[in-house]
Amino acid sequence: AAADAVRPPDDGGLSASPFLLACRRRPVPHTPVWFMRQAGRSLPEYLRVREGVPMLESCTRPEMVVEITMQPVRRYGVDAAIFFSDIMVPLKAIGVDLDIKPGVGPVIADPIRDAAGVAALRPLVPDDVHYVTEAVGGLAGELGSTPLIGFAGGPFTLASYLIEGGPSKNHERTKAMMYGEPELWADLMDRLADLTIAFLKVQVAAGASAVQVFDSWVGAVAEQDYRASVLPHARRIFAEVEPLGVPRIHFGVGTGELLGPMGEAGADVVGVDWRVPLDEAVSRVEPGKALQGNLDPAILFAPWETVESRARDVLARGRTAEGHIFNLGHGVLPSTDPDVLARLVELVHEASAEDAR
Ligand code: 1CP
Repeated sequence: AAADAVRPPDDGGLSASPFLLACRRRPVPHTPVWFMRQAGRSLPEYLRVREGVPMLESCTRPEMVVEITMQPVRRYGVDAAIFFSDIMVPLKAIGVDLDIKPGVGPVIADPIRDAAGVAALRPLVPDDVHYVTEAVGGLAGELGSTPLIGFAGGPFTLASYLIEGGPSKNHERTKAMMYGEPELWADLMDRLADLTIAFLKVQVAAGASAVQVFDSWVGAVAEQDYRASVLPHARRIFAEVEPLGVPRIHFGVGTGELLGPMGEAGADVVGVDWRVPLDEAVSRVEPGKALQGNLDPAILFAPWETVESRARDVLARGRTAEGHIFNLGHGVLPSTDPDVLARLVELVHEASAEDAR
C-alpha cells in the first residue's frame, strides 16, 4: 500500500537497503545476504594487500582496512560490508599484551588468572582506537548505499581467550572461574561488556549502520549457566547500544540450546549456526526477532547442485521467520572458492526476488 511505501531516503539510500529492512522485519525486494568472515580470508586480493603486514598492525592502518573491507563487496555484491578488524583489537588497545599468530589465532602473553589480572583491564576511550574511527569514516564514502556492520566480541568469548591464553577446545580454566569464583567472573564480564559497548559505540559514531556481537564460543555453556553467568552481561550490552538506533545482531556457534535466552538478551537479530534449521529456530526464539543464517560453510565444498538445493532450503525455512538475513552458519572457511560465494549471492538474490513477486 502507498502508506507503506519507503519514503525517498535522505541518507544515500541506506534506509532502503534490504539488509537494514530485514533486520527491522520489514518487507524486502530480495533476501539480503552477507557472509561472516567475508573479509580477509581466502581472497587473493586480500593476501596481496596483507603481504608482510602482521594481522593486528593491519587493523591499525585505515587505508588498508578500507581496502580489505571493500574487497568482498566489490567481488560478491553482498548486501552488507563487515568492518575489517578483530574481536581482540579493543583488548590490545587497552594495553593487553597479545598477538594474533598466523595459523593459530589470538595468543595472550600473560593470561588472566586472578583478581589482579582482572583489575588491570581498564576502560576503552575512543582515542585508543582512533584508527577505527578514521577507517569507518573513510568507508562511508566508498560504500554508498551498502551498510557497514561494526562488531565486537561477546563477553564469554573474550574471557575465554584472556583466561586460556589462546584458542581453546574445552574452555576449562574459563569455566573453572565461572563456576568457582563467581564474583571475580562477574567483575571480568562487567569489564569486557564495557569494552564491547565502548568499541561498538566508536564504530556507530563513525558511521556503522548495524552491529554484531560475536560470542562465538558461548555454545560451550549450558543454558542454566548461560542464564546465570553470561545473559545479564549480554543484556546490558544490547540495552546500552539500543539508543544508538542501529540494528543489533547476536551470534554464537553451537548455540541451539541457547537460542531462547540469546533472543532474550535483547538484540534485533539472532544468528543461527547450521545445526538448527531456521524454521525450528523460529520456535526457539521469542517473537519480534529476525534471524540470520545458516548454510553450513562446509557445503560450499560440495558440487554446485548440492549447494543450490541446500541454499534454496535455507531460503524456504527462512521465510517462516519475521525477517531473514541469509548467511553461513559460521565464518567462510579459508579454502573456500570465491567463485562459489559469488554464485551463491546471485542465487539468493534471484531465487528470493522471484518469491517476493
Ligand atoms: O569478515 C571478516 O573477516 C572481518 C574481520 C574479522 C572478524 C569479524 C576478523 C579478521 N576476525 C573477526 C572476528 C573474530 N576473531 C571472531 C568471531 C568470529 C568467528 O567466530 O569466526 C573470533 C573468534 C576471532 C578470533 C580469531 N582471530 C581467530 C579464531 C581463533 C580460534 O579461536 O579458533 C583467528 C584465526 C583470528 C585471526 C584473524 N582475524 C581476522 C583475520 C583475517 C584473521 C586471520 C589472521 C591473518 O590473516 O593473519
